Amino acid sequence: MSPVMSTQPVKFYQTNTFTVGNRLLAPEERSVQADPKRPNALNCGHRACQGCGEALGARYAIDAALEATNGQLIAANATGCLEVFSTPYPETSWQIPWIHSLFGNVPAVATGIAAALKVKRKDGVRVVAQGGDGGTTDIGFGCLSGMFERNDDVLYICYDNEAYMNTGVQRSSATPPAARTATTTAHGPEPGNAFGQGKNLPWIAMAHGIPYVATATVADLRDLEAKVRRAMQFRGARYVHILVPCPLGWGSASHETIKLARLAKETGLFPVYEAEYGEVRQTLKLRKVLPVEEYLRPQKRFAHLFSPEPRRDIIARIQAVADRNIRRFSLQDAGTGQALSGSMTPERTGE
Ligand SMILES: Cc1ncc(C[n+]2csc(CCOP(=O)(O)OP(=O)(O)O)c2C)c(N)n1
Ligand code: SF4
Repeated sequence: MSPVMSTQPVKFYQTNTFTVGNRLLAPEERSVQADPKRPNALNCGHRACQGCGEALGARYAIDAALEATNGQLIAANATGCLEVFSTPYPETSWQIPWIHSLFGNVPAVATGIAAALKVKRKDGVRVVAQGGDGGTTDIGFGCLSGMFERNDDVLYICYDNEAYMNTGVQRSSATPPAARTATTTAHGPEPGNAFGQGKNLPWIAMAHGIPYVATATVADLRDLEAKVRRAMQFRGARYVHILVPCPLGWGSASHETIKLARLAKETGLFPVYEAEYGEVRQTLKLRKVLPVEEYLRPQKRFAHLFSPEPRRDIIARIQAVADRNIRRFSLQDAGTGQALSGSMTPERTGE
């Protein structure tokens, strides 16, 4: 196994930038994207919206997986924005072997590819499956659980933009409470998505005891790369869950994608951690905890919490979700995540 790259953020004092600052690091610590010979797995010319977090996350994740496998990678893709914007037949932006599955069966298709490679003794070729949160937490959930349970040799990457974006922003099991979608409208005494529902997929993946589970955001791209690299060091089922803001569905400015991903982490609403064989090993600590209002306010999907009357009661309930994440994941402490216990319940959507 190659050395484990640190996932703690690096502060680039001289430049405060991601790429230039990489030159201050040892070569093995530099980001994949800092390398002029990076693979560019998801090439220019695709049709994602301006500021699409999913396009950014996929580019970084797959380039990191390609680097980790010396280019020996096959990707399967569920139906969803990533597939639609990257591959309007007969064109594609993918520079790797890539297959489009059905919406709900990408874990099974990837498992089949991995099985075929095993039969052919092509151990060096690795498989990635990828899909949105709808494909992952809802329609593909049974297939995915089977893939975890059998410990198939596949890295599954979920690009979580918290709704079914490709078909016009419908609620998924990853949509946060109070968020407005086409199917959770901002009307009535409890506007937006209900509290206390939904699925926390990283936790569910951990409960299967698979070798590696991690969460990441497009705000910490070096951390994201490190987690994909780490995932490729294991054999068996692995799961990486990336928060990818969607300007169209979230009603946010396209230039605020990175900022919103950072705020999701820094408010505690999206804990960033990694786990091995069901145990949390490392969490990204919060330098300064911010109130959830800073994250909610720039997004039109939460506009009904601020106008015409501020809904302090609902904001307080969302703050309680963040506070509990911070407490239970020890996001402010210096240690690792050992405060977690098996009795933990999902924190993103519950109360
Ligand atoms: C069985 C089936 N039902 C519905 C659809 C229509 N459909 C295509 S993509 C999509 C939404 C995808 O949402 P998600 O997985 O969250 O990915 P995103 O587009 O948000 O990245 C839906 C409902 C389909 N292709 N197949
Ligand atoms: S709708 Fe959202 S996820 Fe889809 S391409 Fe646009 S920004 Fe990306």
